[in-house]
Amino acid sequence: MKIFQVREGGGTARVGLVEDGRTLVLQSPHDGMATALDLFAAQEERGLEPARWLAAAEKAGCVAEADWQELARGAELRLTVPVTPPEVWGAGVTYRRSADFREEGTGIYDRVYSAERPELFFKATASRCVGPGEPIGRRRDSAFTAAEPEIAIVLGRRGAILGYTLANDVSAWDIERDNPLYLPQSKVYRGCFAFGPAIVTPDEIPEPYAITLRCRVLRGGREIFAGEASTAQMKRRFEDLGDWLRRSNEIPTGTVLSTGTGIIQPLETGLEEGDVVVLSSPQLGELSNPVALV
Ligand code: DO4
Ligand code: MG
Repeated sequence: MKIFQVREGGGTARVGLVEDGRTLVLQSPHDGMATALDLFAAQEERGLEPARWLAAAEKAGCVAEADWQELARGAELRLTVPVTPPEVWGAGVTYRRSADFREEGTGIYDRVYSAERPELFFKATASRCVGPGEPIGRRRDSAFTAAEPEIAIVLGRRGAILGYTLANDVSAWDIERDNPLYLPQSKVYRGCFAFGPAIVTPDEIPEPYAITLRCRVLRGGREIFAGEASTAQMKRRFEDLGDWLRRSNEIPTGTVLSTGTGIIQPLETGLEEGDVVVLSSPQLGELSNPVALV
């Protein structure tokens, strides 16, 4: 099953599901639930099965069939963040490439790559997140901001992985390089995190360490960068990252954890206003975002 959310104009988000090739969008709340977060919370707290809930909602006339391509085009209803996340965290240097690119020689990035304890950082609140088609930000005080194409997991409060999605941990690398103590400023700002288009439930991802992720950066319609990675190259396990995040630290259900980048966008292709970043994966779909100066 794939779980997504739509919005009409500036209205509130409501949940949609793709099941057995059908795309269904909730028209009115069913059993007191209207959003992806409502569904995840009920799944965690009272063992709700989203597929059964969907069947009951359809029987009650609360859902309507939709066309995924139409939603992606965003004519009337448009896709938005697939869950409104109570918290978003990031994991860093989980791929060799990320350690190599962040510094010359060996240093803190190499150390964290080989250490038992992963790098985990607070990444965003819901207000700083964007969904499909919405602008990601390049800070005005950054001369080199890069896309960080990643796989994100959605966690239950007890650590269960509720699903996988595409994510862009957009980062002002020049600010981080100037001094690693500036990490929060390089990572957290308006439009710093894009994710979606949908949360794919674990039963549809039988091999989480064989997820392919591609990134293209388009400028004036022309491709200026393309890169690819696979979760097979990831040093850490998704469950371990979730466990580390929950050490002495309660997380609410629906917390998103972005698990690090294995695709490195070089300096000469740093993001500019009007660029479009397209992430895609055979398992997780496509996430496309224009870049805005913020
Ligand atoms: O230490 C900096 C952040 C690392 C990161 O975001 C990544 O490797 O994806
Ligand atoms: Mg990252």
